[in-house]
Amino acid sequence: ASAKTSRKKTSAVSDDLKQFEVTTEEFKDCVVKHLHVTLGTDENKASKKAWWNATCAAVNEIVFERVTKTQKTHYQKDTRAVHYFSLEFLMGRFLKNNLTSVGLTDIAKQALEQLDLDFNEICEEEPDMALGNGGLGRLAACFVDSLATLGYPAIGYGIHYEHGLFTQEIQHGRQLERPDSWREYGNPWEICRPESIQEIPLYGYVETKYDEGGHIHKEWHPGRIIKGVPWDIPVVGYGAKTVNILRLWESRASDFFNWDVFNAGGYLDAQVENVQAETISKVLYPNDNTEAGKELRLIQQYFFCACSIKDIIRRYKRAHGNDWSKFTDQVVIQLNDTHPAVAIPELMRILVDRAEMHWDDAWAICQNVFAYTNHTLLPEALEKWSVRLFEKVLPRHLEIIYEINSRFLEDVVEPAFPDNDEVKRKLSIIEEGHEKMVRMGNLSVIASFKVNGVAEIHSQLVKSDLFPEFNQIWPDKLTNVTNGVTPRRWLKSCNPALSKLISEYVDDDWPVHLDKLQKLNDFADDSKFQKVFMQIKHDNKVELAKVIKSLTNIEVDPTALFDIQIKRLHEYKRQQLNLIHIMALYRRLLQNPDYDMPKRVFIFGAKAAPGYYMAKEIIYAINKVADRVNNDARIKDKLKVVFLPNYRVSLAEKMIPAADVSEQISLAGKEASGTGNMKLALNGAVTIGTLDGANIEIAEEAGEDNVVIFGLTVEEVKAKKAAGYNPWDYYYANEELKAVLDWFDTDYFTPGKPGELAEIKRSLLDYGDTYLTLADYASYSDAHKKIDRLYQDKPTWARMAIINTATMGKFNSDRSIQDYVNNIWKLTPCFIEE
Ligand code: GPQ
Repeated sequence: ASAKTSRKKTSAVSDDLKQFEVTTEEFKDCVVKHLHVTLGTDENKASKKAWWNATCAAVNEIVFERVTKTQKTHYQKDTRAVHYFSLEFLMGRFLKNNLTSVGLTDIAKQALEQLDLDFNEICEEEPDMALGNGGLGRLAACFVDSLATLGYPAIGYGIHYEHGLFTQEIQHGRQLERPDSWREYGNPWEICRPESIQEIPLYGYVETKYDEGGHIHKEWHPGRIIKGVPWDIPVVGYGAKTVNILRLWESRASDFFNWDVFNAGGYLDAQVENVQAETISKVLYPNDNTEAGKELRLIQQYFFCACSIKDIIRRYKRAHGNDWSKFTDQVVIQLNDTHPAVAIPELMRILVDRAEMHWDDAWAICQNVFAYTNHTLLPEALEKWSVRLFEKVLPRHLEIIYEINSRFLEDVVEPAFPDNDEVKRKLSIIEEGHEKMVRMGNLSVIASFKVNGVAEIHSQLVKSDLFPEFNQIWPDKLTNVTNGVTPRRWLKSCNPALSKLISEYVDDDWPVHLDKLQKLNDFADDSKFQKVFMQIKHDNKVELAKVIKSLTNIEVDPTALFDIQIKRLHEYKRQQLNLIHIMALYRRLLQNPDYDMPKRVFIFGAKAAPGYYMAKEIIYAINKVADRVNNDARIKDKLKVVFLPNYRVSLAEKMIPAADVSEQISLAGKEASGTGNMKLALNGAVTIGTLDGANIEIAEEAGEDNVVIFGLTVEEVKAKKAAGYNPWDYYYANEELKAVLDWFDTDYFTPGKPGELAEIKRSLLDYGDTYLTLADYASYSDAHKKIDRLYQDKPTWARMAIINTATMGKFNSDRSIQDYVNNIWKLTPCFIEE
């Protein structure tokens, strides 16, 4: 029994989902076959994990064959490809997604049912592949999905971390981090490719040599060699025509290099070196939007960039030999933030030192290969490496960076800004000062042919505030590509009931033509459609209520308004604003038991970086407030607060379909784009949000009546800061705000421990309230009053929810990818034979 099949031939793009012709019977037999021959067990003693593995193996009969076909075709047609370099890929689970892509979800469901297994339970066996922190890593995952779906030759390059993002436990209200071991017992989706191993140098020194002609030549004598082992993860496009790969590098000790040590009797020393080598791909740094500045992190960055560049060159040479003239026709490298920026001096090193190319020719190649995406303006996230550290780890790369810099300052900056030392200081890749630093942002802008922000307002700010002089020098370099999310995972597979309804009312190709959702606008006032739409929302809330009960033991009423804030815990994202408002609602209910508001459930999901003190305090405060509120009989269950532990992709897939309200409340100018905002609106949640990031474009699409906007604008924030913001003014001016903040000093939420939450109050008053939480409080509170009124009017609310789903077509990541293709990558879709 085999799941291999054939289908009718159509176009490169999967505009229609032709199901692979497999019967339920065949699929079932195939799963059982794999239970026997792949898992070495049988129906009587198989664990659920074994059944999950066997089901994956059955799906892989289709997937792996498509991988091979895709690679063969790309090779034969010698296609131009994008190489997406990212330190993070937050892929989540694959089984449901890959079944959706091959069109076999229903077949698999039935097959498992016939085996007395529950499809959803089997899917729950899969650990999330959490090789990312948050938005940046998940964006990379959505992008590789869209690239495959649209039939573009593409490869994602990253690190095969042994431990992905930590799992979060909540104990006595506090976050504890536990290691994530996503592949401890093997992973059915990955293929090891030992034939493509690379060797990567590190440390050591540079020797300057002169040839007979007196030409200078640099030779790097590395102190260590690390082996990079590639693991390929198939990325199945919707319709499974193109199956691209994600190639993730695992570090190992190089046998070759350690041989000397070993022979010299240094057996134990050799083992220590092994451990050090294997440390490189051991663990993902858990910081989001902040820089770690650690040596191991720089080595991680270099390790995967160097492996990937060698891999690209090996593939190029197979087709073109030593003729470099076609290289920039075939290769474009997208840098996902500055994390992979060390790829720039690495490519220069290979071209100049190894291929013996003239500097100018090598630089011309680089400038046509690299493009850079900026994901933040937060100063603490802009990467800088100390020159001293750089020199120790990558001595030759530092020299190359200095050379790039001096040529840039002389040939580009001097003509544009004659004798302007201030501009030179600002644009230099090297920051002078007590400790000299390498600015990875400047390096990325200088070497790239395009630089993009991730939402309109963010890209404007990149031009006006972050890189204004670069924008003056190269007016066409800085551009925008608004983020998007894959509707396959974030609607079709996570919200099957709504998906079915949409297919009935729209067409069934909406997962690749998301603009078609517009048709739902025609039914926004149709009371029958409203009922069905809101019934689905209710059913999703019933399901989430079960999850909440099982994870936290808290009972919530599915008829209550579900208000959801899911994202990393960060002060700029302002979970503390949400919390303060919840406390105010609680206070209003205590003061007036008849206070008019619909029943409300506030749900949070958020991980804090392990070293981020204030973020952890906010998590603790949310949990302590939840304890008190949820167990106070006086407020008669009108208010519940839930903190769901271990927020991750697979939990998001359960939360998003159940949201009535989406909290997008960052201080204007701080959230580059946001992508959770798109997923929630797509599933019919109404946004309460600031005019920040993609919220602005969501409001434009949905219309101002269908989102609730509050708070200061970017301009107003700038003005307020310039005028000298004083949080105490807001404290004294607002009786409710003062009372709530003073609550933090008491033991009301921490019985017997007064002041345990006081650091939060201090951060908002004594430490200056960096993110203007208090300035936006009154406006936020009013916005919630508006939400309450709207929610109580059922038809009005249903209309808003429907219009939100109907108008989110723009935020399909296929559209983002098409923008990249048109304006940056210049790729052509490639048809893969059946
Ligand atoms: N983002 Cl710099 C991250 O998730 N991690 C980071 O380290 C940086 C940015 C996010 C950013 O905060 C969001 O606004 C974006 O939507 C997301 O990247 C994708 O662009």
